[in-house]
This record gives sequence, structure tokens and C-alpha cells, in this order.
Amino acid sequence: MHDDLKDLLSSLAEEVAAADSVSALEAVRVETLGKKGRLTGLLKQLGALPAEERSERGAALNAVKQTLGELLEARAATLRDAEIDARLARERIDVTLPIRPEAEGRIHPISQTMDEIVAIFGQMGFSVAEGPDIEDDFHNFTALNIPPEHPARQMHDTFYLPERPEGRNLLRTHTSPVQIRTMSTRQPPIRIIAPGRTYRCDSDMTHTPMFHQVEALVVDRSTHFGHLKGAITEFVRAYFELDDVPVRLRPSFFPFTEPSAEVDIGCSRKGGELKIGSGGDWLEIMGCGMVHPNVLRASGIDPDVYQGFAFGMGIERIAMLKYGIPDLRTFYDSDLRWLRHYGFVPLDVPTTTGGLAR
Ligand code: 2U9
Repeated sequence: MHDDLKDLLSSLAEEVAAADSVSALEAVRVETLGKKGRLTGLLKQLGALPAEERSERGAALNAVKQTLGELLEARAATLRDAEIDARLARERIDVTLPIRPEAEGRIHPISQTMDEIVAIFGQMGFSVAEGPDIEDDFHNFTALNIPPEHPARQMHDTFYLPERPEGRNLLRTHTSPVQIRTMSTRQPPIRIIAPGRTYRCDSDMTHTPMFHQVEALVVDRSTHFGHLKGAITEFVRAYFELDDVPVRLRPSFFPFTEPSAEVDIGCSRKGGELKIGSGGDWLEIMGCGMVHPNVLRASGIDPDVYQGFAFGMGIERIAMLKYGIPDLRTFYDSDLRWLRHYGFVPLDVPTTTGGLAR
């Protein structure tokens, strides 16, 4: 390599090393490799050289370009790590710090809604089942008939834990593994709900990385689609404290149920205000279906003897609908003013007689 290129490379390497932020590094990249960059300019001049010089000079320039690219990438990784470390240090919070004393605590709307759901299904003969938040691939995906290429299994949709010899654990993406664990340890009749935290790598206006679900599962010898619609209709009416809410099922697809359906309830949207009830309009609130034979089989239940139904819904969503909470993200802002406004006093015990006592 000619001395002029050696000098160029060493001065560029110094500039890269001296860049102390991602934006400073980007400026170095643009001024060397950008459209009007120094190195780009030298590469453009190649065409004017005699053929015998061109190939040697071209190879040398490309070597400089490649080395510079590697230096830029390595420095970018270092700077990105440093910026993340600095942000973590700056935004560190002491989770052990006691809260400021409140004259009276409040029940979070999610806890209240879960208590109401448990009370309603309790009266219908369901018991509550729980399972771990950290799951394995089998209980979260494989046993639920979710194929390897399914998008839910991708890195950017699921929070995976570090690799281990037994396989990678993950944060459960739904509460369905709880039903798999229940079916694997108990024979039917089964009548359970599984409320709890779930996690998906998603964060925007209508998604938080942690949210809550409740799923219901019934397995018996003659459980059928009519039971499914009946249970959902009873639940919706008790939950919204309305005698008559239209319920409609629309065909859909989930890997773990067959047939599958989305559940819509009646509503009206007159004047932009949403009101649950018979208003001629429809609002989707959950998904449901008959448990897929492969799912029963994966949990040691004979699909030729037993059949079951299941449904699942997001707790934040139905809490927002019932209590008029407009923004999902506020559930997890830990803002005491919000909690004082939307929270419940401890004596707001959920009952199902005459609606929920207040
Ligand atoms: C087993 C078998 C079947 C649970 C079901 C849905 C349909 C559904 C979504 C609602 C909103 C998840 O929170 S959400 O994004 N759920 O649409 N869930 S059927 O089916 C099961 C579960 C477990 C063993």
C-alpha cells in the first residue's frame, strides 16, 4: 500500500477513535464514505488512472475502505454500549424505596377486574389455576400446536432468556401453558380459569411489554360449542352488569383451537361515545374455540373420549371498557393521582348478586 493511503488510513483510524458519540461517529462516516466523502472521491478518481495502475490502486483503496468499515462498526458497538450503560445509570431507580405514606391505599383496576372475573367464574363452577411466568418452549408453544415458523416464536415477539443446555426459557406470551400444565397433571372433568401476567416484545399506544390475560378451559366428555357460547354470554352479562348484551361469534383461526372464533359484543357508538349493550354496532372482546385435538393429545388427554372449549381475553382491555380508562399505558405509569382516580377502595368487594357491589 502506498504511503499516502497508509497515512489516510491512520488518520481516519484516529478520527474514528476520537469520535465520542454515535452522532460524531456518523459524521466521520459521512465525511469519508458518504457520497462526497474523501474515500469515495479517491475511488471515483480510479477511472482516470492508466489500466496498469488502476487495479493495484483499486485493491489498496478497497482494503482501506474495508478496514475503515470494520473500525466504524467496532467503534459504533462500543459507543452504543456506553450510551446504554450511561442511560441505565442515569435512569436507575431504587425499587426498594418505600412509597410515600398514603392515608388510604387503592386497589389497582387490574386487580379489581381480576377479582371480578374470578368471582363470576367462581359462581359458574370454575377454579383458578396458576403457573410460572418463566416458561419453556414446550408448554408455551409446542404443546399448543404452534408451529416452529409461527411469528410468535421469533426473537422480536417473545422475550427469551439466555440459552441453556436444556433449551431456552422464555417469559410466557399467554396464560395457555397453565392449562397445558393442568391437563398434564389432572384428568377431566376440568373447569378452570388462568388469570395472570403475560409478556410480549411489543410497546406502542395499544401494547405494553407486560399485560394480563385470563383464559378459560373446560374439558369433559360431551363439552360442545353451545357450552362455549353459553359460558361467554353469561360472563359478558355478569361482567358488564347488563341483562342483555348481544354476543356474536365470527369464524377465525388460532393454532390451539379448531374451530376458532372471535367474540363480538353489542355496542353503540353514537356521538363518538362507546356504550356496551344492544346498539346495533359490534365490538371485539375476546377469542375462543374448541381445544385442538393435537393440544389435548400433547397433554395426555384422549381426544376420542374428551373434548373441550377455551377462550382468552386481555384484562387491560376489558377493564378499560368497563371503567372508561382511555389510555392503556397509564396502567403502568405508577402515577398516584391516576390510582386515586381510577383505583378502588378495599371494600369494593366483587360479588355477582345484583351486579358488583360498590
Ligand atoms: C389451551 C387450549 C386453548 C385460549 C384462547 C384466544 C382464543 C384468544 C387472545 C385474546 C386477546 C389473547 O390477550 S389476547 O391478545 N386470546 O384469542 N385464547 S382461544 O385457547 C386455549 C388455551 C389453552 C390448552
